[in-house]
Amino acid sequence: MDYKKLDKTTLIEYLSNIAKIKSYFGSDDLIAQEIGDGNLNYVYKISSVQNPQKALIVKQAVPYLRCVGEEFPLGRERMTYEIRALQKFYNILPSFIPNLYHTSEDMSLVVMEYLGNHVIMRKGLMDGVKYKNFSEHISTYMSAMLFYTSSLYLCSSEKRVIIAQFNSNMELCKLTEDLVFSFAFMEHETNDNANVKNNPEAQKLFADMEFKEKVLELKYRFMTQGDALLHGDLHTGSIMINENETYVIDPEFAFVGPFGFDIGALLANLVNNYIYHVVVTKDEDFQNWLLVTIKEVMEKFRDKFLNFWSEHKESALLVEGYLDNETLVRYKEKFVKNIIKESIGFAGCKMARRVYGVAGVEEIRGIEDKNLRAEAEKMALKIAREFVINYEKINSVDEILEIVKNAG
Ligand code: ADP
Ligand code: SR1
Ligand code: MG
Repeated sequence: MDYKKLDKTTLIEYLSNIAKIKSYFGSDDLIAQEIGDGNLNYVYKISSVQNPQKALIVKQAVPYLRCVGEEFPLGRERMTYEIRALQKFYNILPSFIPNLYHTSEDMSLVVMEYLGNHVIMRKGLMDGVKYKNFSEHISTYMSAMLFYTSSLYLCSSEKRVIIAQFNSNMELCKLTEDLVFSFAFMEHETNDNANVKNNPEAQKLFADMEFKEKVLELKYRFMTQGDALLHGDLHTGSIMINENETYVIDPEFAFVGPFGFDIGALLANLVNNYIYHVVVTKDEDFQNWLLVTIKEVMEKFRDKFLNFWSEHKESALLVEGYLDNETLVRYKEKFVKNIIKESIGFAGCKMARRVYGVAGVEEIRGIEDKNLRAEAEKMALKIAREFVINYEKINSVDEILEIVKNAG
């Protein structure tokens, strides 16, 4: 079928020809509602009129960037990578990924389970909801996805197949290279220029060559390091959650990149949320919960990753018997320590890009009071700078927490 952008009416017509969808809804009448709040695509909820709790999600990519409009062309092939990544991640850990009912690369479209009992995690965190299982869940997700798509588990040819499947996701990788590592740290038309103009903090950032040189180091890692299949945009807006379950959605930025990038994205977003609770709600109990959560996420990730590794002795990287046991244990410890260090550097870039770059986060860009927003921005930049400058020297999760706490 040739690509066609669907609307609320044509969507229902399209779905009526798909056997699996027909069997899900039976003979019910369907209604479509646009619910997308992301930057890139159209997301519809399709529900049964007779039985409204029966619902599915349809997500379709359009050949431009939705939040800007048709004047910003962006290949709809991004949905091909999202479909491939959803399938790959589902095969590794199905309980974290919505069920897929139908996919079409031609139509750049996916039909998936409606997560009606879950909320976007960013919103929940802003409302001060504590998710007690989150650190357990997300550390399992990150350690499994990274380990099982890396050369620490796969054999050489399997790893190269994954690279071939994902590393042509050129446009979205370029978007990250530009938006996360470059434009947000210089004068650029895509920035939040109403805030940049006459803002001494923005000028200070743009002139901070020590910071920018370190950012280049991290950008180079992003562009050249092919460690594992990444989600590529693992912020709290890509997580749907409730007390018992955690789902990861929206992997359209997936590619084979550095181990630390997804962990860094998550860390950055938890810290941004902490800043919101320092500056806006002043809820100390929730701030403490976030700090404990950050510590648990990082430490559990480390332990689980090492645990997976201990279960698999042969891989593209390691041949059994190559190292003696003592050397192997030391090698692995150092390896994972370096992943954590790298993730701190990426977290710094990710935090700083949200201050003046396009697509800010609600916790900071959404603060209406000008003075409070400036305070939050300053705090974010202070933490981000320390993360980026010192990431290779940070040796423990407690040091991360000290940097965060001391910035308030
Ligand atoms: P984009 O790629 O445009 O960022 P997302 O995949 O992030 O789109 O989806 C946009 C929004 O649609 C999400 O923030 C969420 O509110 C809603 N959404 C997406 N997938 C689901 C789902 N499976 N169940 C319920 N809501 C969803
Ligand atoms: C213009 S697209 C901006 C951002 O939205 C996505 O969620 C990614 O984070 C991207 O950088
Ligand atoms: Mg998206």
